[in-house]
Amino acid sequence: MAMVLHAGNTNKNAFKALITAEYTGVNVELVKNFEMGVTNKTPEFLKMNPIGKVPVLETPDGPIFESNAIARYVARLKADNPLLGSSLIDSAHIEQWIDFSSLEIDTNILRWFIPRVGFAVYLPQAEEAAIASLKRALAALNTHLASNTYLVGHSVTLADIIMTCNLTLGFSRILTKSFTSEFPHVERYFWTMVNIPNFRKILGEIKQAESVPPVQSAKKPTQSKEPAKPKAQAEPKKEAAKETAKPKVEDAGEEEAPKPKPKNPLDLLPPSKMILDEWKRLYSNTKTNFREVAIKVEEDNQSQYGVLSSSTLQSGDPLMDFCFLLAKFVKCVFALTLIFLSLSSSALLHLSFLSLQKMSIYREVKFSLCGFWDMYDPEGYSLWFCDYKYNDENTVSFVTLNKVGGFLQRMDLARKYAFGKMLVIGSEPPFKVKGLWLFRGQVIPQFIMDECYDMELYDWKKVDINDEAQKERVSQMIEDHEPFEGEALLDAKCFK
Ligand SMILES: N[C@@H](CCC(=O)N[C@@H](CS)C(=O)NCC(=O)O)C(=O)O
Repeated sequence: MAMVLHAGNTNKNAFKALITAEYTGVNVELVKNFEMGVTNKTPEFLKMNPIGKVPVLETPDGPIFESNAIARYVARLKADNPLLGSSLIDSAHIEQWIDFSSLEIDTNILRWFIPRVGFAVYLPQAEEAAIASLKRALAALNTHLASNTYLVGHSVTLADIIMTCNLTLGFSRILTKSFTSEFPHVERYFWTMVNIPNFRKILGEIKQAESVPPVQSAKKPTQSKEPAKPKAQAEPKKEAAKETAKPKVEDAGEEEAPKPKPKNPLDLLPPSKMILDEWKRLYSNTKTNFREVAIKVEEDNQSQYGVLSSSTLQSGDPLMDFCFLLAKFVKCVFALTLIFLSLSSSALLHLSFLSLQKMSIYREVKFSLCGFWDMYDPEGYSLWFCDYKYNDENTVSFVTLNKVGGFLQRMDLARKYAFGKMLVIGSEPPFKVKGLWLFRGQVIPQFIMDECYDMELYDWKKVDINDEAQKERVSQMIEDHEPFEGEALLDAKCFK
């Protein structure tokens, strides 16, 4: 039978127990219709937790309050639960990071956040002290994570669950990218953790705060509240108001009048002959024979993309060249036949419709002749190899795959301007992550560098397409060539 957890469904302290339950295989359910400030002030609730705070877990042996204690209880329901470590020293380190997470990270995030959103008095010096303490703690955490995937050992423990839940509140409400970028290993750790299925199931999709909430209490200092006093019956309405006010607090973040969105500088570049969507469509429609269908050697300069270098007009293999010409001939005959048919059967059709139809057939035929190297416009686009800097951390296959998956999700903002392939290489750990990216323009777009923290986790090298070996590597990455650089592929992901 499920144990009931009393808390609202966005409470990060309740998530600690829910994620632990996923790992432990026990059934914990959030209570239905919980109303913050009402449900937790009733006499029945106060019997479970005399200060009326959530979460509280109802167990067959009685209630438990304090979220870390609840999570420990859930973990201990399974004998030898790996979440709790397998040696005395590991258990001690798990406890160490749980306390660190609660006292150094969570406390300081809350000391910064709570006054800003009007639930406590805002004092600039107190805020400064909280931020300084938080930075000190995050710097220590960052150093630890520079050489550790998890807080303790080589798999998720209760310390990771509690740390991630605490960071979740920070990342989603107040720790903006410009703040967290000082701590790249913490960033990598956080985004990796929240994308692990047992976490993601409970936390959902996390979006990083775009701005620090503006100070609410500055507007109406009298509104600031003392930390909750146990005036159980008198408080409910105010508490309920606090809960419902939360989204408004976020809205209040946009204090200035909305400005028109500035144009992306990439839209101001001279037009390119390469139509990224056409390449993406060709890639998506190619199911087999990538090399022949979607990549190809460059053809001839009749290509509508017209960016050919004469040195590679032929494959060098007489048989290939003959096949190539034959295929072209067949396609041309096919095109002419279609045009002829459409002409002869269209006596009754309007002339403009006819010419449109001819154009589209022509385009289709031309399009089918083109592969990546025909389409590629080295003036309008650039190609980049990337190499993950911390491959020795890639010791667990699904964590590595999640890491790459998370990167591609965060690249969403670049969809109009980029195409990418990410290969996870090796048949056993540590896995290597290498990629190929096509970006609009000659440099990696600045907005991608600014917005997607993963970019810093890779070494980037511009592809020199005059170097045949590099060009071949590009082709191999597009087609998921296996073996790749002598190794098997664990996975290949595409961003399109
Ligand atoms: N240390 C406690 C903190 C609990 C806590 O502060 N709960 C907040 C919601 S996250 C609460 O119930 N506030 C209501 C109140 O202060 O009356 C834990 O980890 O469980």
